[in-house]
Amino acid sequence: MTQNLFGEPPTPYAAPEPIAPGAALLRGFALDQAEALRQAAQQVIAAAHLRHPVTPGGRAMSVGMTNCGALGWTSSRTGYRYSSTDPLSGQPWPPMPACFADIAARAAAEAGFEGFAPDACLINRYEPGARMSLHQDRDESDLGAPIVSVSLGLPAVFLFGGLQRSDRPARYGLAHGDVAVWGGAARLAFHGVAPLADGEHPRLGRQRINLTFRRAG
Ligand code: MD6
Ligand code: FE
Repeated sequence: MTQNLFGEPPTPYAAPEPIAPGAALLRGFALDQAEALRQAAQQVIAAAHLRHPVTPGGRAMSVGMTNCGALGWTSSRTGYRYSSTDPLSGQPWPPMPACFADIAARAAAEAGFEGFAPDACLINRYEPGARMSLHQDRDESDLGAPIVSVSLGLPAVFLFGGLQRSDRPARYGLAHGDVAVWGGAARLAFHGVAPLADGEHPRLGRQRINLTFRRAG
């Protein structure tokens, strides 16, 4: 079994850990599927390459991104939107791998959101120093559905605030195989990721991959 930074084996999944009404961490929930998820993510990335989208403010994001599923999240000078095609290739996004849809539905149900059927998966790749500033996920047309977020590779510090940008965020470690589920009263909470600390993950090397599943259309 792989070891974490402290040389201890990862703890098997036990139960959802509520962090706010509507939000929970499922630590280790995806551990036994992590290798299949990693391989499927690599196949998506091979078909729809990672890119560093430019924000409406004009700056390239430090996180590399791509998508799979019927819809993909894109950003440009003109704003954020979901698109059925990859703007780099003009082609549809790669289909969502079965193991992706399966872990997303099972994690959502575990957190109390039955029947989650994502139509979009955003794949984020963080290298050391990459970060995501505080934001709300509000570009989806179905805000009644939760978001499911799966972490693979190097550990990150997840920042979870409130419904106002000015609410001071709490900090949670997200390790390889951890899943966060976000919905209900927490669906529009501000959140982000602190700059990724350098390290070497036994399976993924010097990176963190995050899979974020939504019902976008
Ligand atoms: C990340 N996650 O963990 C970025 N959004 O790399 C998100 O932006 C996110 O983890 C909504 C719900 C859960 C998340
Ligand atoms: Fe987000």
